[in-house]
Amino acid sequence: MKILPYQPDQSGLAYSVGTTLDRFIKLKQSDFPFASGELSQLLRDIALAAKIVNRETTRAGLSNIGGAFGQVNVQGEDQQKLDVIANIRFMRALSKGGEVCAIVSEEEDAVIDLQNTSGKYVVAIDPLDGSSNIDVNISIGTIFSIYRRKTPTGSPIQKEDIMQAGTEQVAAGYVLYGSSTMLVYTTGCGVNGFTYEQSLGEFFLSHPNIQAPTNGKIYSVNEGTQREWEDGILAYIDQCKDRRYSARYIGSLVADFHRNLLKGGIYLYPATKKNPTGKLRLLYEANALALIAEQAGAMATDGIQRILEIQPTTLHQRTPLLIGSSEMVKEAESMISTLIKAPLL
Ligand code: FDP
Repeated sequence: MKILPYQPDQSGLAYSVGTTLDRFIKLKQSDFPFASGELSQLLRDIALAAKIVNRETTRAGLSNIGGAFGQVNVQGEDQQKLDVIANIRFMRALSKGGEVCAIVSEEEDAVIDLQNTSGKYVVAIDPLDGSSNIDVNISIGTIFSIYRRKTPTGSPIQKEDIMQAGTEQVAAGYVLYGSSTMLVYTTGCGVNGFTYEQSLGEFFLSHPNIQAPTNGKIYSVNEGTQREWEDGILAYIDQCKDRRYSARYIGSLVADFHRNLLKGGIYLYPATKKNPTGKLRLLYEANALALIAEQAGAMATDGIQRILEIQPTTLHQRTPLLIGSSEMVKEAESMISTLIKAPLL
């Protein structure tokens, strides 16, 4: 019997398909501070749910899953059918794996206790971000944060397991359902992006070690709320215009953030009269993107302090958010702190 060592094909007849998310997670497992394989499995569970949500979103115009669900969530926002579907999909994926003990979701009033005695992780998730864009075929996303629970595994869930500052995240990421579907995540060792290959049903590494440009020429803000901004934000946006920067605002946080992360730019959702503490949620929107931003060399602040250092006190707490290229965020922050705060009109 003849035995030969494997020699990778050199003929160029078949090109390499690249590194799958699964393989990448496995290769990087030893980077995690607690390399037991559970966090790896949890990331795979999220990727599976993302594939299913991707399937649903791409069929949204064809099947009867577009439009309003007819109920209002805890935020007072009209739930879309896809919000509800995405929530169910992620809940199922996270509850079946056994790694998660509790979930905080934008679509759920309370913390969901999975009553899983072996679960070490808490997940905070916005299953479908930018849902007002679903029915018009514009990019939407999923945002997730993963924390290790503080109290012993198997004991009842406590407030301290849930109310953790963003600095405590062990991993965070987002899925962008856009012109292609991407999953971008960090475990605190840089940021990597994976593009979904529909025909193979796999995410492949497409954006290794993402580094955000330190400066940029794009600003993203809902200018319809301008009358309600504080002086510092007004001055900063005026300056962007003086410099002839481009305004780009999709109205889907994940999509706006992703573009600015790759191209250089700043996204702002400041406090307004309608949302005096900002609109975006700290636990399942701002924290995850802030960790990714910092890991890619960008910055995230509420205008006064680093997002990741805010101590949450309530589940659906909101925060102003300025996030993106470090030079731009620094400049905006310094204008906010030097200009006297005018009362919101
Ligand atoms: P949406 O309400 O459509 O879910 O998370 C909230 C969010 O979208 C972000 O994705 C988006 O950037 C922002 O709100 C848009 O808010 P405005 O419509 O007030 O600009």
